[in-house]
Amino acid sequence: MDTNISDRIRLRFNLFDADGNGVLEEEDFIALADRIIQAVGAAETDPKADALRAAHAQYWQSLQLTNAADRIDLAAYAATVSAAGWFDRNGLPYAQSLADICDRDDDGQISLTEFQPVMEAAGFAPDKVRQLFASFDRDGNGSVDRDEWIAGIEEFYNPSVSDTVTAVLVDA
Ligand SMILES: [Ca+2]
Ligand SMILES: [Ca+2]
Ligand SMILES: [Ca+2]
Repeated sequence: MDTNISDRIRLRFNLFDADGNGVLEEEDFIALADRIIQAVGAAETDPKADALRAAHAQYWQSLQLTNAADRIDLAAYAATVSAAGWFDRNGLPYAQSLADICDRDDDGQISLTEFQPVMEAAGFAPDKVRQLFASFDRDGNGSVDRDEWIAGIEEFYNPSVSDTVTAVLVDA
């Protein structure tokens, strides 16, 4: 495994380890979804909040079922999410639900104002969020559309390409 791959997997692992205890548990995924829902001020009954909770639950269940364990360490996480087809089944619904809850005004575009609270709630350092936004905005029009968002997340999970998230987060 080259350094870049292990960097990006460790980054994601640490982002999901909401309580920072070094293993992923169901509580981490519940806490993360709740943090994002609170950050955008979505109502409990908002369908976007339900979809976000469901996608986080699905992400967690894929880890739990694959490993038959209630605590997932970095090695188990890396093996599960690197398996063929994992992203399309579990990562894509997660990315879509995040894009949807980000787009508060339903115009199909994610502005920096919409992006910032969600990414900070997801665990990204405030000073990195602006850089991430710029790197997701591939056509440079000042907003991130749904396709740009999903392309950015998909790259973050695709070990065969160098991705913008890791490039921004891992200091050169
Ligand atoms: Ca944890
Ligand atoms: Ca919007
Ligand atoms: Ca754009």
